[in-house]
Amino acid sequence: TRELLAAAVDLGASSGRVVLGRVGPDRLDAEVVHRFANDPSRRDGHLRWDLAALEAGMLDGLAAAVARGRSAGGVTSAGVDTWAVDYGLLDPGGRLLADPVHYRDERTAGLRERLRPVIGDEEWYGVTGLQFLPFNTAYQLVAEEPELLARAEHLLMVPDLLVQRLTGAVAAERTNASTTQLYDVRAGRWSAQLIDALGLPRRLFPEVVDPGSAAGVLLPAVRERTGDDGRLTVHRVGSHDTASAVLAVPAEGERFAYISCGTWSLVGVELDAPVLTADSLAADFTNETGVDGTVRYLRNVTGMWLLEESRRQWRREGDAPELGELLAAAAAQPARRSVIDADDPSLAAPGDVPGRIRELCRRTGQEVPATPAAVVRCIVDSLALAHAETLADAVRLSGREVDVVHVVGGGALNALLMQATADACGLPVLAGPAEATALGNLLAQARAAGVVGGREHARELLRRTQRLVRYEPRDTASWRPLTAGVPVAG
Ligand code: LFR
Repeated sequence: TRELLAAAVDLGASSGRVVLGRVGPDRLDAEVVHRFANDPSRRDGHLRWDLAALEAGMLDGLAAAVARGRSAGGVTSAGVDTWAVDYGLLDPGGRLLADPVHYRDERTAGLRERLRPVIGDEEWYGVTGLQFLPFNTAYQLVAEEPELLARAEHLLMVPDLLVQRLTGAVAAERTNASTTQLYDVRAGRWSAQLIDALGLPRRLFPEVVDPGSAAGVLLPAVRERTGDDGRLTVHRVGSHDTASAVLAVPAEGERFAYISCGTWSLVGVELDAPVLTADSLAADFTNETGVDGTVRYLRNVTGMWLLEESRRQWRREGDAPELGELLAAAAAQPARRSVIDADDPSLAAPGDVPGRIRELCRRTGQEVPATPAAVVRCIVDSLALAHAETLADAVRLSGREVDVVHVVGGGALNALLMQATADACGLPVLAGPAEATALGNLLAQARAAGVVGGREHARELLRRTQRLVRYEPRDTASWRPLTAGVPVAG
């Protein structure tokens, strides 16, 4: 039987990893061979990603994967996934004109309102099916420096940029193109209508390609740096990390919801066709494109960002409780003392998230969480509630009935959050795999290699090989008054 040895480059908002995977008819092993920090910083007036640092981390990781894979027959494939929405601009020589701006930068503030007269909500949603996140690529491009746009030959999304660094290939991977708000979700191509309406140059938008297609072999300099002997081909995967994560949901049949729980919680269902109704627009649900042309019908909930940024703030203040300790202390706190709207816009930017959470509690007349443990309890309860409300919306708006909630991503390891989510949703939660983005990346490559068949086969392999933890709903009744609505801050 054939096996594939492949590398998955998987970048998240605060760290990146390269995973060496071995995939065969009966196995799916993944080993992290390299981890590196992703430290965005403020430069030239904006919060930016450091692409050179990410590229260096990727190359070190690929070198580690190639070295480790040598005795096992050699790494023959690699794929790249990252967060969505952000991009870099290339000059005609293929050089990056500026480091990509972070989606949490404030340059897009107020743009949704300003652009309404140019493209109405219904028109925009009717073409793209995309939720109106304040940082959508379309808004970022409108906020872009005109001089850079004039010099740019191509726009590449972050994972496509990294693939270009590896192979020289220039293309737009489909799942991530679908997050730009410039992609026609039904026609499956860039929307010239929207691109023209915003006055953006059409040349920026390269050919759209599918997960599973080959991008090319490594450039000579990359081959030298990684030790590859010419055998490795870079494949497109679901380069939007959430697309990779959804491919790695170990579900059986179609009566399931998923939560891809990392920096964000992406809560929704998998559909065959987009839902573009007025109700769906009003609920701000998105129709992102999945691997195999499926629709990832979901809404972004401000996920573990709240916990991650709170911990960064506590570290800045010189108090650095360890995550396990914090969660244990939070578990000992009374439940549902205070809950906030996890999606309150005041929580989106980096900074004093615990202080802003206290302020929201104060403004809604609830007990103000004084200690880190109480803040974490408030975050966990508020996220569980947001999960439940969003899930109920997904079911209502799509008509898809579900019996189980699959939670994938790092949040699946957070037992307190998983139990609270099961309780609030009133459904069993099946938690795992935690490394879903990397596994989905590997599975797309395995399918390209013919080692794994369709989506059902990939998911069956996941069920057989990954450890899942089941949480039964226990305390659903005490969540019911809350799901009727969190207190609204005045
Ligand atoms: C998750 C994610 C979300 C996207 C957000 C910003 O990592 O990719 O799907 O909305 O990050 O890109």
